[in-house]
Amino acid sequence: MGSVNSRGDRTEAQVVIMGLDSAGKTTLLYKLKGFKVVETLPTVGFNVEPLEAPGHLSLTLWDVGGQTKLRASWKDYLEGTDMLVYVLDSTDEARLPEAVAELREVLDNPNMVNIPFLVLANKQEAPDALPLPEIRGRLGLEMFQDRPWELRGCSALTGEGLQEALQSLQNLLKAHSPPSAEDGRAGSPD
Ligand code: G3D
Repeated sequence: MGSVNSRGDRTEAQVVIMGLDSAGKTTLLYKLKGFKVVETLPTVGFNVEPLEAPGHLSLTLWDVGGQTKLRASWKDYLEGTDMLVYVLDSTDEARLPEAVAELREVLDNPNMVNIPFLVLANKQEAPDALPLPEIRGRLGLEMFQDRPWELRGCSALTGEGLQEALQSLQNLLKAHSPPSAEDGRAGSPD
């Protein structure tokens, strides 16, 4: 099981980015590189991107790839995950049910119990993008009461909504962060 590590005022977290092919994951990563990326390690099937985000957040983003043949390997990347970012193509109404089904499968994985998640409804700047309330309704995520999650609209192309998305990510990680050892000691009788 992963854990959110705090060093001083810095939070380090394993964040997996997933979504169907063409959802905009790679574009999102490139846009986030406007912040500071330490290193890029492209490999077959996935990219690993260490990312220094504003607000003293060190993230490792795993862009796992969304092509059908790669989806079977998603579960291999989930152990040790602190947070899932799931990217949706807001303009791809036809594949929304497929995207939602895949998301549910990921959330049902035993490694994902209680792991918070952020759904990014990407491509919101496009004229034919489904509006956020409609996407919220179609996701049916209200049933995931067992963990914190958020839905945010964004455009990886223009960068719109990405600051807010990072803020959500931070909030969700904080909610997931276990009490520190010091907190534990403070509460325990000696
Ligand atoms: P993926 O990594 O999830 O497979 P990509 O997706 O990042 O490769 O993006 C797939 C296509 O969607 C790309 O277009 C990319 O430019 C486009 N895209 C990504 N984000 C946005 C967005 O926010 N708005 C719009 N309008 N398009 C976006 P191409 O034409 O290169 O296939």
